[in-house]
Amino acid sequence: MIPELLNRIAIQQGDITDLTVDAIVNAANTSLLGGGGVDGAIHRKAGPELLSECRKIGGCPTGEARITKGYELKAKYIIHTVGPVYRKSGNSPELLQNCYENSLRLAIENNIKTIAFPAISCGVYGYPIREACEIAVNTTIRFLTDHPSIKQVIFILFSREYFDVYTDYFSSHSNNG
Ligand code: AR6
Repeated sequence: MIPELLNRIAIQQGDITDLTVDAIVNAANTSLLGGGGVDGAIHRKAGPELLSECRKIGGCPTGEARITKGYELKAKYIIHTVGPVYRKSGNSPELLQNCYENSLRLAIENNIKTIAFPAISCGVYGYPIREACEIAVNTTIRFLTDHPSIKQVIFILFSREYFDVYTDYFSSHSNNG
């Protein structure tokens, strides 16, 4: 992989709600009205005004993305995307890919230069981490190649285990050109 691309992708372990970036991505559900996991953490930290804005949006289909303000977060925006509930056969990979693509597209439309993703669908929605990681990294690399305006994409993983999966995949991928 070309070094310029490598510099635009970072992998971190931690809590996405702590990040100072233009936008963080929320792994939401189709109602956009909050839930558990990273969605719950984002709503708690952003404060109640987030829920009011989400109510006005009126939901989001799986694979699509919607943007709101970040409110009490350090991030200026939240991009809410809805990952697929994992099924072994079916269109889960396409839908998960759409989540990354549509979130990045929305970022460009809103002049967002730095954006952080959690492991969409890898909690309650049951997506296997290694398969999801490949989709996240490959889709993002393809997108960044064509869109120079995004300066930094951070993949932030809550657990050490998931962080290691991303780090291993990313380093093997970048060594293979
Ligand atoms: N920062 C970064 N990653 C986090 C954080 C955090 N603060 N909290 C959890 N994770 P999940 P899903 C990780 O379940 O599978 C919600 O109820 C977590 O360890 O949040 O897409 C929604 O409302 C896991 O690796 O999202 C939906 O109903 C990853 O984030 C449903 O869950 C995603 O786990 C969406 O399920």
